[in-house]
Amino acid sequence: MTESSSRPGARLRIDIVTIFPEMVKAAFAEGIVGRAINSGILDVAVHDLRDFTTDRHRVVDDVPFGGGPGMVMKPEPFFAAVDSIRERRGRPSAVVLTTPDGARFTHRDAVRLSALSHVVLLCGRYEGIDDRVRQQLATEELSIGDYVLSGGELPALVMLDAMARLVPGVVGDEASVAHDTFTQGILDYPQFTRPASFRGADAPAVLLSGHHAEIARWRRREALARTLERRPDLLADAELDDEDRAILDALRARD
Ligand code: JD8
Repeated sequence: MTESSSRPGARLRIDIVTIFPEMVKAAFAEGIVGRAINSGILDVAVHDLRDFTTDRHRVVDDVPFGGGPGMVMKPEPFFAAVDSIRERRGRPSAVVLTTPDGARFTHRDAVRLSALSHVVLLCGRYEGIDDRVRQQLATEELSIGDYVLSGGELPALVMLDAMARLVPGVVGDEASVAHDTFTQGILDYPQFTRPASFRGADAPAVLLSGHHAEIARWRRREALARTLERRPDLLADAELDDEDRAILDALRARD
C-alpha cells in the first residue's frame, strides 16, 4: 500500500484507489488539506491499484470484450483493493466511483459525504472500468462535470477537497466556510484589499468607512446582484430573508 497518512480517530477517513498514487499525493502535499492530514483531522490513504494485482507485470487493464478502441480496467484489482481497505481500515460508509456518466457532484454531495466516517474513492483510467465494479462495488457514481477528463484522479481530488473543507477544524476560520457560496446558496460579494487606489480604480469607499452594518448591507446587495446577473438559477434554492427579497425586487425593477 502507498499510504500518505493513517490517523485513527480522525473525523473523516478517505481511501483513494488509483494507478497514479504519486499524482494524488502531490495534490495534498501543500495547502489546507495537507495540513489537515498532517494534524490528524483527516485520515487519507492512497492505494496503488497495481499492489492488488497478482501477476508479475502488475497488469490492471485488458482489451474490451466485443472489441473497440482502447483498454478497459480489469475488475479483480479493484475488488482486492476494497477487500483490503475493509480489512485494514474498516467498512466504508460509501464507495464512490468517479465516472463521466455519474450524477453531478454538487456541494450537497460534499456535505453529505463529509458527514460520513469513511469514504472510498475509486479512480479509473483508459476507456473506463469493467462494469462489474460499478454493479457490485460502488455504492454511488459521481461526475464532476460535463467535460472529458483522462481519468478519475482529478475528480477524486476535487471531491476530497470539497469534503475536507467541511470537516470542522480543516479550514481555520469556520465563518469563512459558513459564508461560502454554495453553503449560502448565492454567489460571493467582490473582495478588495490594499492599495485603496490602483491603476485608476478605487476600492468601494464603503469598505474603507468602518461602518460594519453598511459594509454588510453593501456586500449582501452585491452578492444578490451578482447572483441575479450570473446565476439566477441559484436563487430558487437560496436562503433568503425578506430584506434579500426586497433587494432582489428592486434590482429586477431597475432593468
Ligand atoms: C473517470 C477513465 C476517461 C472515460 C473515454 C477517455 C468524472 N467529469 C468527468 N469527466 N471525465 C471523468 C472521468 C473520465 C475517466 C474516468 C472519470 C476513467 N476516464 C474515459 C470514458 C470515455 N474517456 C469525469 N468523474
